[in-house]
Amino acid sequence: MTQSVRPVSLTQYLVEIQRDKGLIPGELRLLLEVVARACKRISLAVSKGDLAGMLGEAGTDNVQGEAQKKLDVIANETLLEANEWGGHLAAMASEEMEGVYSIPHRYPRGEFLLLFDPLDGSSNIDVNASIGTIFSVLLLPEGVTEPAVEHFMQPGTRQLAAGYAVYGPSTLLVLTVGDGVAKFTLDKETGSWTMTGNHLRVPDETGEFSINMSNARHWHPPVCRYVDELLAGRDGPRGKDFNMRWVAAMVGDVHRILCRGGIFMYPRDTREPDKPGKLRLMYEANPMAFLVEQAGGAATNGTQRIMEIQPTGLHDRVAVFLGSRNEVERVTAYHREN
Ligand code: AFP
Repeated sequence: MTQSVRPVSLTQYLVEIQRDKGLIPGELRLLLEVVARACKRISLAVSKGDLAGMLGEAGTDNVQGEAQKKLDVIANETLLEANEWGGHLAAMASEEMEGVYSIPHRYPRGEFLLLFDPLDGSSNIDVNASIGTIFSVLLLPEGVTEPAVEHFMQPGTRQLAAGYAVYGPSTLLVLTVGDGVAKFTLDKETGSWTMTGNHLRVPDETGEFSINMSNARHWHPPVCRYVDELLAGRDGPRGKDFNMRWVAAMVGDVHRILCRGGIFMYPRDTREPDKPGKLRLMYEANPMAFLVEQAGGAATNGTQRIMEIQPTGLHDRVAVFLGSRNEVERVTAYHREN
């Protein structure tokens, strides 16, 4: 009798990586399971939307000076409350908070640092478009008893784990601990994360690009050259036609790239010459770069590998070019030629 293939749960995946491959310590496995449970709760809040008065503005601004949505605040609080008591973490940092959130002394502290964008794509919330949660895990430096900003200032190559949840037609969790990229779908009947993909691969070639074209008049020459060649299509220097997608939520664009390839770009532009880009290094670009590289893709800021950038602050911004390796290398080469 053919043995029915039992679905693999997130827990089983992480236990096998911990026990059979020895790639992660038990405490990191437990941390990732707590984060996954928090994402499940955020997914439930997001799916209720108007029915639970979850939409609209919170009436406050975050550290970036951006108006917060109610769900931004709810997602942030959900992640803080889920993670503060378990004993896995020393501290947390979030797009929605200015400084470090140290684990209160009434709880035990662990050796990990958790960073997150609790709800990426806030402008999509009220129009029922895809949004998500992005997270990254670092190790607290040896001997540190009181975590501070400087202890988070580690390049992306030091990440122990990274992932995102995307709250779309399905709720998905995509993560890496350095052993490739695995995808889990939330089974809303059982409440479990069930593996629906493993060792995701980004094709080196693509016919799809992702950029906010409304900023074109502000781009620097290398980006103008690269995008103009794509738009010229089969009659231009690239000799083929390209398609464009823009979800306006990084998690949505990156997920599509992990599924079928593509290049995602958010370049710096001439409007604010001193601003290196819009996206945040620590809890958007670095975790997404880790995932994309683990899937065989590439991620640069136009001139260097994103994961080798030395952070200077929790909310550093960075230009982002990530996805299919051949395209990222081409646009990066154009920057270096310029
Ligand atoms: P919000 O969270 O403020 O909507 O920003 C989302 C984001 O940081 C990233 O997820 C998107 O790729 C990008 O900004 C969209 O930016 P534009 O709204 O300028 O297209």
